[in-house]
Amino acid sequence: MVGFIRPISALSMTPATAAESDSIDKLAAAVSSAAAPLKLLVAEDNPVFQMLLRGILAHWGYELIIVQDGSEAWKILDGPDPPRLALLDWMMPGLDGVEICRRLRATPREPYTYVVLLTARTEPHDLIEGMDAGADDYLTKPLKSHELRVRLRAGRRIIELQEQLLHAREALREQATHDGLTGLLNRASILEILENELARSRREARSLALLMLDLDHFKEVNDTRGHQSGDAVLREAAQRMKSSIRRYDSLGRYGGEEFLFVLPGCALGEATCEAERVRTALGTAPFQVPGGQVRVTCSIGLASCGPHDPQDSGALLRRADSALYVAKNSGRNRLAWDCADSAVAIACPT
Ligand code: GH3
Ligand code: MG
Ligand code: MG
Ligand code: MG
Repeated sequence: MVGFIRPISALSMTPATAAESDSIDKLAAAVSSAAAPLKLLVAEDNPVFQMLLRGILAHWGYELIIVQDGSEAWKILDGPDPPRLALLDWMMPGLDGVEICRRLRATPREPYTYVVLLTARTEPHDLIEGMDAGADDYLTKPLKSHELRVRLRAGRRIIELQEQLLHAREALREQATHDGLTGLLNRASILEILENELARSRREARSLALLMLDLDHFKEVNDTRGHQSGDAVLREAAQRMKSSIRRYDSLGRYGGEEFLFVLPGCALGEATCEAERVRTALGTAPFQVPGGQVRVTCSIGLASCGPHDPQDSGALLRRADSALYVAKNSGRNRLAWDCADSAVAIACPT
């Protein structure tokens, strides 16, 4: 275990007593030994303080960025991938520590930067000013090494907790917007995208196409191969469909074995090509399932709207659905489309 460095200088750092050091050592050891190095910004204009802080903080396992004035510190905190922990001197050339806090907190930021202010001021109203400006904690000079260590440790804990919260929120967002089996967007998300893209195509006077795809005789896969095989086919089908579309298209699971594709900027001709690409990607090669292979085809209903005939999502969905119905009734493994001004036509598989 790394012990405290004591005393560094009678001028600047006061040592901990033996008893203080012992208990603080125990508290702090877990962080400095087990956790990954954390980036720590130190802004301090006094070269002696700076040197002392450099020695002690590097020894505690922080990845240090040391600057001498507030403007430099702000540039780093306001730049890309800023440090999550900052030790800022209150009095510095350029911006002072309190002003940096104010700027940091003026707009919500993620991830959060935890700030400890260093100050020679001890008047309560000064300290209140610092905390009101958005500092998370403060230390008064001369610094005590053990106090510095535990305050930074508290900051590190907050940062780690926030990281866990951000991960949990991200996982919840993923769960709420994606389908658990295939990893595709779920029904609510793909319908929301359809609404947004329709609004955009109206605004920009562009075409939009919608594909509704249904796997053919999928119940047979479950009945003859079991539900696990059915699930494996759904997962693999999702991958194949995803790799057959353009980057700006969206694909989601609409229902059990039904999928929706939103193709912004696509007129009928391009949408037909894309639908055929998807149909071929599913139908050409067999799917690997536990204990063998299975062939699966799909039927697709296509509805599109041109730049000057905007549609609402309900109408477009109904048209894609009725085109799908026609594709099914015409023998499956095919594409049918329904344009606003013409009857449903059938594209037979080659
Ligand atoms: P059609 O060509 O007319 O579409 O025939 P089909 O058998 O595909 O259609 P049907 O609606 O009769 O059956 C769909 C099947 O999809 C029934 C259901 O058990 C299955 N299914 C839906 N969701 C899942 C799932 O998540 N996993 C598995 N394994 N099967 C699913
Ligand atoms: Mg100073
Ligand atoms: Mg179905
Ligand atoms: Mg089906």
